[in-house]
Amino acid sequence: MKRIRSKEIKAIAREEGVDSVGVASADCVETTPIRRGPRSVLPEAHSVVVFAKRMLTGSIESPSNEVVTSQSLALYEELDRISYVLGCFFEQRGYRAATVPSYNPVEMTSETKGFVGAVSLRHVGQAAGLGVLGKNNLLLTAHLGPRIRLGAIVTTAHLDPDKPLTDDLCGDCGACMAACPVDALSEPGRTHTGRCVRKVLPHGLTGLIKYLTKNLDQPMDEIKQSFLDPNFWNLYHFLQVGLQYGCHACINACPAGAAKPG
Ligand code: B12
Ligand code: SF4
Ligand code: SF4
Repeated sequence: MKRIRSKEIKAIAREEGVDSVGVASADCVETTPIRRGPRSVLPEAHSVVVFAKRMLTGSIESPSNEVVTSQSLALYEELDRISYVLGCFFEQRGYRAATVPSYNPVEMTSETKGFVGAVSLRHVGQAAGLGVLGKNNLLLTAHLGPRIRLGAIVTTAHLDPDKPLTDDLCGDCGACMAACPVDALSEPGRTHTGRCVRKVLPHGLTGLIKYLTKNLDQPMDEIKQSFLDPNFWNLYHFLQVGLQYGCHACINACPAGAAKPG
């Protein structure tokens, strides 16, 4: 089996259009019930390659929810595509590789409530030297701050790992905490997921349960009427679309990253 060098796989990732890429050992993050490391998707893995692609500032700051959502969906598809391309490179050279979903699916058990991904991309991203965790509990890179989405591929190949960064990009700032409309960042570095999810995914599972509970215990005429309510149409629409992101305030407020376009 031919040895693969980190710089070789990084060059391919860059050709595929990533803004930054790093490598960490598969042991970099342990698997716990609420935080998943690389071995949770490939137990015999040795390395994880983590990469980031920029969010478009004009899109995430757009007043159009449709634009905000479609940009997130497009980016997640692109990250999953790149993960697959890198995976093929490893498997064609005799190594195994497992793609990490950049967002969905997530594990829907009563223990995780869907809030835990197959591998925690922020934590492996930090281990791979891509950036540091900010007070908004997001990975900040020196170049783009938190305006990135992350993808990864886990592999049995032995790659030379990068060094984690130790810089403090937050200092005295607390702009994200002040900007959060539902006070989900009241403790630096920790997300109150229950609060955030209601804001970020208003037509997600919580919204659906609330709507059905409120409307389905009614006389038949009122149940019929409830299907003509635009709230129901939104729930239906987002069940089809699969994702909606109603809030980027803790990203938009962040001064970290030199590359915010004017
Ligand atoms: C589920 C999920 C959510 C959930 C839960 C959020 C969460 N904190 O995990 C919800 C829907 C709320 C959410 C919201 C958002 N998300 Co999200 N999400 C994910 C997903 C799919 C899984 C995350 C996961 O596994 N979480 C479980 C654990 C790891 O969460 P944790 O909060 O870090 O928990 C640890 C700490 O809080 C700590 N802890 C626990 N208790 C305490 C107590 C104290 C005092 C302290 C200090 C710490 C601490 O220990 C926990 C376990 O280690 C990832 C993709 C992925 N696979 O990683 C994207 C991801 C994290 N999301 C992302 C984004 C961008 C967002 C949003 C901005 C929404 C949007 N507009 O896109 C918001 C930001 C919210 C925020 N500021 O934290 C990006 C982040 C990119 C970046 N720059 O870092 C990711 C990586 C997706 C991607 N592919 O890029 N998300
Ligand atoms: S995404 Fe919005 S609701 Fe969630 S933590 Fe960030 S600012 Fe708060
Ligand atoms: S807004 Fe300020 S405190 Fe929050 S993550 Fe960005 S630099 Fe850190």
